[in-house]
Amino acid sequence: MQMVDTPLQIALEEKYGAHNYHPLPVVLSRGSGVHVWDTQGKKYLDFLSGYSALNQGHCHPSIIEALVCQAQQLTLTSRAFYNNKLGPYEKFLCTYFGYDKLLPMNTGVEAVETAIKICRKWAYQHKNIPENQAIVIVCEGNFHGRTSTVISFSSDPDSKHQFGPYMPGFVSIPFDDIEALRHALQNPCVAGFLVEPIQGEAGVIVPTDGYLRKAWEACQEARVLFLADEIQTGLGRTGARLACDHENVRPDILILGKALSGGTLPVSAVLADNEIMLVIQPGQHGSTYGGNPLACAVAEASITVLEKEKMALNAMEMGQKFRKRIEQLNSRHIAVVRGKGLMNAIVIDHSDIDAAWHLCLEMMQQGLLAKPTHGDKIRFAPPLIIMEPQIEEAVSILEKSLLILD
Ligand code: IF1
Repeated sequence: MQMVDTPLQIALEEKYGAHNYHPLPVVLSRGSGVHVWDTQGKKYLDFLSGYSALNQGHCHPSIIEALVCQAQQLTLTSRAFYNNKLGPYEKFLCTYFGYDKLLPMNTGVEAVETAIKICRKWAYQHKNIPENQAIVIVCEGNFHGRTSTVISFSSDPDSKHQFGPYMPGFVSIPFDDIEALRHALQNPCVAGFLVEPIQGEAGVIVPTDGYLRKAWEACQEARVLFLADEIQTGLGRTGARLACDHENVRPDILILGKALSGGTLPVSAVLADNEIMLVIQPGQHGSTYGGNPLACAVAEASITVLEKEKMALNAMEMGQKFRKRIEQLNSRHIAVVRGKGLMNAIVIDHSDIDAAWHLCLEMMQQGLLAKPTHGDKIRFAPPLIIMEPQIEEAVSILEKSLLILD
């Protein structure tokens, strides 16, 4: 297999950058729609989409226009003062998702942390749980970010090992196990249940139909807040506005990030109704960049194009085609293909533990970028604007690349 030359950029990262990632050996310099180009001008289909932050595609013209226009007006005021973008943006997003209020943050994990803090405070004020006794139930196999609190309840050794001591107040249960949840909810100190509607990093684990709805009902019955981490599954990725929409579940706290900014800059948000959101009073939570005018302008444009271009519907249709075409390959090296909308993954069945990595290297050579997660799974998550010929092209590249595993 022809090894890609090690361009100067890779050498610089090796020498001067922390080694907290192991990227595929490709150096990208341009993106547009579903495509990216490397420094040698080679074109690729992007089937990772910045870990689902690029649902609208690379450098979407309307999002970039909003970014450039606002960047020339006002980028940051801090929340010490009002600005002319935040209020209208908050109204826009609250109306779109049907909530009373929004708390703007930046990265996804900051929004997860914010949701946990709000949930705990709500429990002390509205459920009379004794101070510092609140419990949040989480699922094994979860991924909610990389802060010290959030990795405290990770079940992934790489995310957690040697980062202790860990934050208490979390109980882990198996994902997609409604009886385990019902049992855990018997603890009167439980304040919330934090869940990804589909587990992304775990390898696109889609729960049994009806699980989310039953989990939500069990939480309502136990007066426990249902916290949906839709940072990766939201904003059209699974073929609906939110993954929770598939089961008519309305989270008590909705957590958004990634594609909220169309892959331009970190923008996240926590949405909830007044009883929950108003437990936070002035001076009790915040962030330097949270709610900055640039983020508001970009996020409003990102949601607008998502709707206008019916990206969720396209994701549903293209995802069905993608999974069907992969099943038709009947490859002995593909144990499972699973997903919803354009959040998909295959599980590789091969004696070589690095088979998925080698397959991704080969697909890269053939013009398709995707990355393994947890060894034998490869996630396929293209921008939601992808069209059928590009789905066909991707499957054809996968089919040719699988030959290296024979
Ligand atoms: C990495 C993947 C991981 C997320 C969900 C919160 C966050 C994420 C459901 C935190 C972030 C990113 C982080 C990145 C790799 C990627 C990822 F599943 F998307 F592939 F790790 F699981 N909730 N996911 O997926 O959002 O703070 O990063 O903005 O850390 O390696 P963030």
